[in-house]
Amino acid sequence: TAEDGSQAWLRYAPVPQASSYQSLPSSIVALNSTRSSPVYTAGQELQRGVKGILGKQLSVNSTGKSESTIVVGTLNAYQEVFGNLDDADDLEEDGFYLSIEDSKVLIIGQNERGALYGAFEYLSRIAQEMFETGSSISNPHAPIRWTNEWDNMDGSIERGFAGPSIFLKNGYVTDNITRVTEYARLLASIRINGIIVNNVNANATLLSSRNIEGLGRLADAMRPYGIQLGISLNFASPHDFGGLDTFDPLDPEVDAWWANITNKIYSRVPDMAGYLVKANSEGQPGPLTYNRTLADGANMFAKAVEPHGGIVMFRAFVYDNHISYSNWTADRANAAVDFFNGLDGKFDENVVVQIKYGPIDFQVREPPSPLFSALRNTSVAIELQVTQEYLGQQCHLVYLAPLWKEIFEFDLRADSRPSKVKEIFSGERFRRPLGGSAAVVNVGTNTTWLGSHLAMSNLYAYGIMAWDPSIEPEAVLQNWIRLTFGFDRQVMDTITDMSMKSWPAYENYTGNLGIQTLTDILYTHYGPNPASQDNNGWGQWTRADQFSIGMDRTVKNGTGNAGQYPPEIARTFENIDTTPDNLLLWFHHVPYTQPLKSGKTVIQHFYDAHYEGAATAQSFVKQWDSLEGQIDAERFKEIQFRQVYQAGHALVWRDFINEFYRNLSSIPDEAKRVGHH
Ligand code: GCW
Repeated sequence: TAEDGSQAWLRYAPVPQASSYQSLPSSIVALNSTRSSPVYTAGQELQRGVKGILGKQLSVNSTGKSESTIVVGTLNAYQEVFGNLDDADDLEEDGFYLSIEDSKVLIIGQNERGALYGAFEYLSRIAQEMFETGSSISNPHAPIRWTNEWDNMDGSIERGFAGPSIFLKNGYVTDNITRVTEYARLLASIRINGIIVNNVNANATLLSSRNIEGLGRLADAMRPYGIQLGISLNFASPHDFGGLDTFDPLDPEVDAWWANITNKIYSRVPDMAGYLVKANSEGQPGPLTYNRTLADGANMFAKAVEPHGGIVMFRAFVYDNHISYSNWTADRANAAVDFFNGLDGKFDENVVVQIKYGPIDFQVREPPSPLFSALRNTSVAIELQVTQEYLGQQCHLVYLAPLWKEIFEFDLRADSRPSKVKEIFSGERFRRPLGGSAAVVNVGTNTTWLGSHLAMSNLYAYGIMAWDPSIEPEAVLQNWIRLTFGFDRQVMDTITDMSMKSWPAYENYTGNLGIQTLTDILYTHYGPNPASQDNNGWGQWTRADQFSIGMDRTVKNGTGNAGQYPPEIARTFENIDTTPDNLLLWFHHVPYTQPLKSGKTVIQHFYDAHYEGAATAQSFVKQWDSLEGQIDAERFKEIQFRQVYQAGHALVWRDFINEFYRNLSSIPDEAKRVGHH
């Protein structure tokens, strides 16, 4: 059968064992569900899913007995009808209780959204033939689980690789919300509860009356899925759009302007999640323009949304993109901690500082941002990318969950106590009321959403791991494979193997040892261009010369960045012997002949890793080809095309990078490959 990909992991394909699932409930009771409420959606979704997966048509009612039914609703609604449910006592916001007992299924949410999540969980299980009985509670790791979309008013998407926007078109919010609804459904199934629909490089025209009405339509489309809309703001809006002669955050007129426009938006979107703000970064305006602090800027928005229960995500991606290459101690990696220095505790309670996972910019390997351990009295969220900006732009298979997992589990040892990054952004470690994650997704009108079928494992994994970061990336992946491609053993083993090898392979043939991705950084962020990193103000430097390479980020001789981490971690990174090889060139400037822990030199490791990574990419083609006939022809061919492309591009990467460093260092490859074609 043809698969257009737009259903992604929600295909509800019939399962082989459907007939052996005898004791199926005979109806669905969706408690107290008014149309367009998440519980109503849950009822409809259960009906659609059971029909597709098990081939049985169930009726949906709003009342009924709890025997031989699937009951879905909130805990309150359940208790009103059926009495106490002590098992569900430990539910937290958005959480759900799921109990499966032969022909009786209970799906109880702490709120309506939780009930919908429970319904999707039940469907995911039966779609994977996980028919086990039993009951369990599932609560979220953190309250904020959002996506960011970098969609521009004209419908283009910054760093989007799947066609134009589903939200915006020709300067306005789009009229056609079909795909918005479909996207909300996908996101709800992975427990995402907020979407920022426009680019952080924001345009103030989104605030026009016509567009506010449009935002209202988007929010209406997402509400049945428990997803709240949010928007990015341009800091200079009062001036550029409102006609004021200033946008100084401490000017009462400016404050009043924001309060007024915020009230206007909330009167159309009463449950708006809040605002996202990129200020004083990459040419964007911000409070520093008026010598005000970043906290002054963030708090201005916080006060405007506070009466409506909204929050402000304020990005930590603040840096100067004109730093001086000739200054050995200049370092973009220091920027976040430097810019937020002295501001901890100065942000209003409804402000969340949104921190990219690493100190630079979504590179193939970075240590966690030191800002995670510097803010103790400020709520934070982690920012990830599903869109593969520096990671192959969906033309390369790179399963990202293992990268995220390394960051989540990294123990920053704040005050010499366990301080995993995941415990910090949940709010747990420093007892913050808010916290969570945001991923830049950048879906487009392409039917595959991301431009590539296999890239969807990243979106799936993002949602699942935002809910529960302790889950293993391979387990998430295998659920996704089963839901997307079915039960064939060979399909499962092959896609698992390819995906789990894909991040290490990409790191090997692009930039290894912590040198960053080595892609073109000046514009495309695609393809090999190591020279573009250096000699400019962007600060994504490698400092490669004839003899040596790497950023000296030590306190002793370098930029001092290692010293931004808590003492135990600072000591590890300060010392070359305790710095792991995969971050060696991130923290140290060394000769090409520097021996690694493996005994190889840096340069020989470069050569070997590039051959190894490219060889792995070649093997993906053979692996994929072995699945011909096991997967519908359309998806098979589309993925095959991408794998052949990746294999070719990996060779380009390999040879470009190896030639570049051989020419620079004049050190031959011991295996006589580089320069010997
Ligand atoms: O990585 C850089 C991107 C920009 C992006 C910026 C940011 C939206 O190249 O395209 O701007 O990060 O995160 O603000």
